[in-house]
Amino acid sequence: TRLTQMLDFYAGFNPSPLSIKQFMDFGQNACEKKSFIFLRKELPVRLANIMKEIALLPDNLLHTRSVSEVNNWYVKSFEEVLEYEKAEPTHDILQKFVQDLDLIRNRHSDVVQTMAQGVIEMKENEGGQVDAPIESSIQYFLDRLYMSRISIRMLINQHTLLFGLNPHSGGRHIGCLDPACDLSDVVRDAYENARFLCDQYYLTSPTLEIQQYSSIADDLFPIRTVYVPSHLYYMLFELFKNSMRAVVEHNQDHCDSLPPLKVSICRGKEDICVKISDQGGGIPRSQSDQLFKYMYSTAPQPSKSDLHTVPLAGYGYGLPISRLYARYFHGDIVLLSCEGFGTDAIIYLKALSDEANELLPIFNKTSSKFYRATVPTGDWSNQSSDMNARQLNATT
Ligand code: W6P
Repeated sequence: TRLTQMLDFYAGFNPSPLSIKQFMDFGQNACEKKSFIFLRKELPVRLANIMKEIALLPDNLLHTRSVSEVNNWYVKSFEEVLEYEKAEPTHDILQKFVQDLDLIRNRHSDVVQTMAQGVIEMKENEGGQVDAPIESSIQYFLDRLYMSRISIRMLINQHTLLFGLNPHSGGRHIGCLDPACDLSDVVRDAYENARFLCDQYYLTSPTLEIQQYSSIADDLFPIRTVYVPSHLYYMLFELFKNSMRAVVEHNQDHCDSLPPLKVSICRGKEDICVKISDQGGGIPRSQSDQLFKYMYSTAPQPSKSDLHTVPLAGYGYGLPISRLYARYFHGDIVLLSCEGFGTDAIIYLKALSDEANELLPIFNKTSSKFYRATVPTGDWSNQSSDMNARQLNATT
C-alpha cells in the first residue's frame, strides 16, 4: 500500500539531531518557511523510524486495544504531515501547518498513559506472567518510543511557539528554551510544588538547602544555562517527590525534626550537575536498577484506575521518563544510594549548548535485533544457575 511505501521511504532516512545551540540559532533568526521545509521532512522521518519499531513489538503487546490505538495515532499524524510534502509554503499553508501540528500534539498527549495501559492489558492476558526476554524488549522499546516522542514534541513546540498565534511575547525565551535558565529558580519551584503535595499527604515535609559551586573562573551566580526549563522541572519535581516520601516515611518515629534535602548546583567545564541528597534511609542496590524499569512500576498496581492517582511518589513512569529527558540532550540521571542512610540523585546536563545534541533512536538492523533478543547467556557466575554449587549447598 501507499502507507507502507511512504513508511519505508521515510524510515530509510536517519533523524537529524539538533543541538540546543542550533535550536537557539534557528529560533533567533526565525524563518517560518525554513522551519516548515525542515519539519515536513524531519517529522515524517522521526515518525516513520519509530513506527517501524512499533511494528516489531511482541504480538501479545502490539495487539492490545491500547497499543493499536497508539499505533493508529501515529499513522494518522504521519499521513497528515505528508500532505505538506509538495505544498507551496504560502501564507495559508504555513498557517494550516501550525494548526495541524497543534492537532498532532494533542492527539498524542496520552501516549505514555495508553502504553502503560497496554502493558497492563498484556499482563492480564498472559495471566500476570511475562518472561524476561519480553520484558527487556519492552523496556528497550518504551525508552526509544518515549525518547522519540520527547524529540517530536520539542520540534513541534518550537515551531508552534515561534510561529503560532502569539509569537515572541517579549521575554527572553526562544520557544521553550530559556537562554539564561536560573537552575536554582527551577529547583525552588519544583521543591515548592512537591512540598505542597507532601504536606497534603503527610502533614509534614523536609526543608530545602541549596548551595552553588563553580569551577569556572569569574563565573556568575546564580548558575545559569541554556535549557528547556519544563524538562528540568519535570526531572526535579519527580526526584523531590521520591526524596520527600523517603525522608518522611523513614523518619516517622522521630518526626519532630526531619533532615533537610540538600541540593548542590555545580558548574564544571563539561558538565552541570544538580545533586539532591536525602537522608531517607536509602534503598538496596538490588532495587535501584529496578526504579528505571517500566514493567517494575506497572507490576504492583492494584487497579487500572490507580495509574493516574499515585499519591506522592509511586515509582510510576516518572523516573524512567525523567532520565530520558536528561539523556535527550546528552545528560543523565544517576541514583547513588547508601542503604540505611539516604540517597543522592544527580542530574547531569551538558554545560555547553553546542555539545547538548538531541539523542535520537534510529531504526536499523541493529535495533530490530533487540526485539528478537534473548537475555544474553551469562558469562559471570550466578548463584542460582551454578549446578555444582547448588548440589554442594544441598549436601552441607
Ligand atoms: C529514595 C528512593 C529515591 C528514588 C529517587 C530519588 C530519590 C530517592 N530517595 O529513598
